[in-house]
Amino acid sequence: LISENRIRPVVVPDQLQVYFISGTQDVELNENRLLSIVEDACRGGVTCFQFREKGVGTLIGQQKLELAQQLQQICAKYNVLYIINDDVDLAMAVNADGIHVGQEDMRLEEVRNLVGHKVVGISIHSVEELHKTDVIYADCVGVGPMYATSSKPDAQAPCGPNRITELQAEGLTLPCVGIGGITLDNAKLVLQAGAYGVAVISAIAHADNPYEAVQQFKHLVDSTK
Ligand code: TZP
Ligand code: MG
Repeated sequence: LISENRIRPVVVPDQLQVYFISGTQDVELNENRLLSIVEDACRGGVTCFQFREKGVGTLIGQQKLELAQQLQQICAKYNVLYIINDDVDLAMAVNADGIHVGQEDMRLEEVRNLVGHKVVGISIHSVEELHKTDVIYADCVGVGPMYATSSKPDAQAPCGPNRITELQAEGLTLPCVGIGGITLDNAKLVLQAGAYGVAVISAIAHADNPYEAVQQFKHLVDSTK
């Protein structure tokens, strides 16, 4: 079985350093705006991009597929790890580098069996969730929300950076990113708590200059190592 015999690590942890997540819901449902922000973010040095198309008025079907393909091309051009949120079929169709799922999505074992050697990310919010998660099938973990967020209407209560430390003390060894309300002002705390990197939506997508915001995050991560 692939899941039992594969060579680890699949994710080079450096690829998690500055992890940008976005979909049209984050940019006023404007596809061209999303494409240009993702290109700016890639030029600025994001190490990973996750296409997360979710919420009222977002794209489905052929339109979602076409946008996912365009985003894949941008990420490929800049050699940025390209992850699809939730949608395993889409990840396969666009040959993404990986897939990210939540606790309520498809089971990790099933995801692993469908995607083979692609990167599999999982969201873990608590020690309780860690213990019921088949981490053996995953490559990396998103922990959050670290802080209050406006980008996820159904987000749980903020847990703070210490949750990362706590999960690692409970035996979590997969590389983690903190997510939720992360800004240039608080990112350092997330890294110091044990995260390899920071996953952000609004601090890049809503920045006056996404390219510069990414450069600043990159600099912060490099100087915190
Ligand atoms: N999962 C937990 S918080 C969150 C997701 C997708 C949203 C993060 O967005 P922002 O704008 O960086 O707080
Ligand atoms: Mg999900």
